[in-house]
Amino acid sequence: MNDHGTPPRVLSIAGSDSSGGAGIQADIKTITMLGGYAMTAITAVTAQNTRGVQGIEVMHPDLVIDQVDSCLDDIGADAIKIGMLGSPEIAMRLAERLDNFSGAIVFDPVMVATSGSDLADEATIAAFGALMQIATVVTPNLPELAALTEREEILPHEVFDAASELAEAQDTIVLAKGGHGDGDQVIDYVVSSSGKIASFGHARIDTPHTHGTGCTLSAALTTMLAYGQPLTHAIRIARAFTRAAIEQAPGFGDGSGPLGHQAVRKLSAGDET
Ligand code: PXL
Repeated sequence: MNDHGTPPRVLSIAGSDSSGGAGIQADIKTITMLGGYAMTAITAVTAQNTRGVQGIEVMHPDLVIDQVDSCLDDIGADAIKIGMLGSPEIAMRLAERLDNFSGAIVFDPVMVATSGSDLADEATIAAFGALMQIATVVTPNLPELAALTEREEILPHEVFDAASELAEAQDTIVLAKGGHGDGDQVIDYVVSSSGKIASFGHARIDTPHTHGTGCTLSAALTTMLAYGQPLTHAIRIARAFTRAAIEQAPGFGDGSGPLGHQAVRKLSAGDET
């Protein structure tokens, strides 16, 4: 609840994942389980399961903006999450529409699904800059951070430098997620244009079921920011929620399966590392 006794209002702008593991569906589950009020603006509809993406239809940019207007002009939002964009036109129109938004904006620069299928073409990635500039926090994984800083790959000792470079270039805060690295520790760095804010580490969970992990983390972070939590605390809770959901994965599907959002009932203080 916020000061008015109502749930924080969170708008997720993202793609639909028919299998319920990632995208809009992961966002609604996450926001709801954390006590937020979820609204959506769908950028693309994907036919998808744990094996891959079988089809994509991108929405017309007018309809994406109409969905945003419908939500913001009436109910309003305390924070906004942006995920899969679908086209450069959608990215540019959103950057323009959200330029004066007063709450936090979390931008997850989605490029590839966990199954390996592409979710953004080169032109769309080229338009990410406009959204990074209006974002409060950008949440790339290591391959995305490499692409956004024009590196072939990022070794563990290069993560901080790459994140700093991106934070400076776009004048934003970067949460660089270490989950795609190897090693038994997953380390995430939070970096602003003026330097390191924090780093978070935990033992890697050995599981193939990570479909929608990035969506879940960014939606949880957006919800905690919508509650008015300070950034590092919001990240701590978002990581704890995501880790608990990974631990509760139901094991559905033949491929990289979905998380168990529905089973995350309560985060204990011990989870918040
Ligand atoms: O996790 C990235 C992602 C974002 N958006 C949609 C997705 C996925 C991954 O599968 O399907 C719609």
